[in-house]
Amino acid sequence: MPTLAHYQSSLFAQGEPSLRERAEFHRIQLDDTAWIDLAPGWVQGADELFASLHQELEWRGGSRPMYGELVREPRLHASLGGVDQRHVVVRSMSDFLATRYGAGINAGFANLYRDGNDSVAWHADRIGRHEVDPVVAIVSLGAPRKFALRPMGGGPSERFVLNSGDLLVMGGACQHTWEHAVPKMVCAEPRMSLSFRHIPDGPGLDWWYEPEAFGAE
Ligand SMILES: O=C(O)CCC(=O)C(=O)O
Repeated sequence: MPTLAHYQSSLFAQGEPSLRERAEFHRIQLDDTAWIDLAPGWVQGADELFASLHQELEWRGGSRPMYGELVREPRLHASLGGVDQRHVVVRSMSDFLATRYGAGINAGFANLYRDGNDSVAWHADRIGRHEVDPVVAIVSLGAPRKFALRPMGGGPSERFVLNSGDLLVMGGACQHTWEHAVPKMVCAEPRMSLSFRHIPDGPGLDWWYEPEAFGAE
């Protein structure tokens, strides 16, 4: 497990975790049909939450189908099952997102990027690919990290730095016409993402993310 000793947290990210009621949501239209929403500093006390989840969750490695083969992922995953009982803020995230986006958001899991070597390559999410406009919401905790988006198959990319407590939501046709990635970095401290989605049959936060089944292509 990575050490947190060198991670410098920001002032905003300290304190009891809660959702900031006055957080501003900025809609960025990627094209006519795909968009992202950014809510910087949505989670107050994000570093406290990061430290707790980093310690409490059962992290494990996984593989996912990419480019026609099963690839070992350079990052760890964990289920959020039971987390909402210990951390009310996680339940608040999922409730808020379901209300705001009306997308029946009912499942979540966590990804851990231990250092700059951990990453996720260009992909679109398979989860919800049968839906017309699947919504994928990502809460970033811990060290800042770049999040990149590009049109499916290539083209100039849009890059955003996600800081601890920021929310990024992909919607519209994003999972059908755009790909996203968390690129490797020469040097990076640990960073976690909590990912919320709609899964048919509503498994809830106890749902275990099986990258082999739900990976990207
Ligand atoms: O960690 C992130 O910000 C991205 C997560 C992601 O792309 C995924 O799990 O599909």
